[in-house]
Amino acid sequence: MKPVYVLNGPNLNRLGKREPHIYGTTTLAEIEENCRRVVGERPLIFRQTNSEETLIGLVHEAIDEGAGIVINPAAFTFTSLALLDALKMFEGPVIELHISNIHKREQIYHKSYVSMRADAVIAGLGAYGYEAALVALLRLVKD
Ligand code: CA2
Repeated sequence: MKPVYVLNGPNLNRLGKREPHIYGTTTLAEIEENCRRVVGERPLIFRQTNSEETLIGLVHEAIDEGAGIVINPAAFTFTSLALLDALKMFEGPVIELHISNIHKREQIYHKSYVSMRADAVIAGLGAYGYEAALVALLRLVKD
């Protein structure tokens, strides 16, 4: 069984420590635990990076080895054509995930490049969004 990837962009390693009114109090380690519970036997690669280069490298790894991707690209959502190009090379399902409802926020958070490739977008469900995204991804993956 191929692994599914949950990829997290910049600053998400600080979850649970700042701006709880926007991002909640759940830490990324707790989110990872919840994700592992959801996938059961399916291997899960769960990663966070503050580097665009590393994030793209992880998408490349998923292109070679992964069955599906859940990605919270954080600020790279709104800036990175390189990330969009990498995701376009991935043949399986891609779900874009945001903890907050980006459309309820300032204008700069409204235009996602990643949405141009994502098969589905989940935003505003808080930390639970990761679990919801993985449940949906597991229904979409083929191998
Ligand atoms: O809501 C999300 O998941 C976001 O992808 C988070 C990004 C933001 O740029 C997007 O608009 C929406 C920012 C993550 C900042 O990370 C923090 C972590 C802990 C405390 C404060 C910020």
